[in-house]
Amino acid sequence: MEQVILYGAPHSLYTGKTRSYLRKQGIAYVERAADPRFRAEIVPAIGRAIIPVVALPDGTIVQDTADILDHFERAGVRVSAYPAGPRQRILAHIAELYAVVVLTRHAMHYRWSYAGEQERFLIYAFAGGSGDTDAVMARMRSYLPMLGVTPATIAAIEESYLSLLDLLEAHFAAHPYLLGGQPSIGDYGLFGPLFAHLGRDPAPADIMKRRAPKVFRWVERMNAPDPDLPEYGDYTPAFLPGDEIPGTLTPLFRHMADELFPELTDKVAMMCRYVAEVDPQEGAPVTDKPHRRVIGSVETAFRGVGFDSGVQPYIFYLWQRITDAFDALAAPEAKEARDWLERVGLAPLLDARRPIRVERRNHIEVWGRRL
Ligand SMILES: N[C@@H](CCC(=O)N[C@@H](CS)C(=O)NCC(=O)O)C(=O)O
Repeated sequence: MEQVILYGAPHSLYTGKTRSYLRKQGIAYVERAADPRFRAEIVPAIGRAIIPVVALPDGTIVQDTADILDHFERAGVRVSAYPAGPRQRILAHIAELYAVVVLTRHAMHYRWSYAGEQERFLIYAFAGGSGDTDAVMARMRSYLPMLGVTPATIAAIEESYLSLLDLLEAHFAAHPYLLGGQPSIGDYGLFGPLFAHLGRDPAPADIMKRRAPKVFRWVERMNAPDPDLPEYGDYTPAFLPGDEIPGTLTPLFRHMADELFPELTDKVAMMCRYVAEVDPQEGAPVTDKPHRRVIGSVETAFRGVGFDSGVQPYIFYLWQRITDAFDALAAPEAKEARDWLERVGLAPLLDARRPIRVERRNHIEVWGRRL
């Protein structure tokens, strides 16, 4: 029988997220590096060399981890990664956004700023991929400034990583996953950076193991095909009942709020200017070339330190998943979710006036309707 093929790499952030999901759902798959079929069929179909890509037995190709997970969710899975509880569902979406907006910065910093200390590990990893090892490594490094890794921000990134580890450590003392006894899309989102780079590259993984062993165990747990809860006694392998939000998530999501803003509001302001100036047409690709992810940059700050951040329409796509989920709630549930977000400083996610929707078609982001 033909199987699902996961085109990816052991050290790839987004492959880790997809692999974990496939394992947890018991979906049979084989993982391949970029092979001749990837280059001859997949790259031309997608228009760019990017991983992960899932190729289904019927020939369907799915790219982008959010779409890959949703594809399997729609087809029907063992345990949905979308909590039914409205507050839990919104928080899961927020963690997914935070992982991309903020934690790719940490992941890339700890991989490349410490490249000299983990050279053998990185060269071995990148030599196993496609293309010229040095060229691919150089391209990855070239993303650092756009992601906000600069000499000025490095101290803030490291403080942030340590705080995040402490907050997660406190949470995992009582709960195996973010929202109880099974992973949500929030866990899968966070797992990308916290596994492939921060939980695996020697320099940051060493910090994680020494400072936050329970976080390291969560990384192992996310890689396991079963719920993997031996240290939690008879903890039920399901989301917490009654849409409960554990108290340990309050400081964790406040931390996310402090780091998502003002960056997101600055990006909305840039997007408003861009839309007024460029007048994007609905359905048009967001950039001229599929591999180009940013439409420009904006001056913003991370933990009070200024930097120029690349503006990726993709984050608006993830952000919109939060507001779409919120808009689908009935009034009493929406009020409960909003009250919780207000307490931790995340209500601006609901209230910021984004100028346009971003959708995904044919494996890339395209402009949606004006808002
Ligand atoms: N939004 C995409 C991001 C995927 C992504 O950034 N993949 C990285 C590897 S982890 C990649 O292929 N980068 C190639 C490049 O940017 O040149 C997803 O969720 O699948």
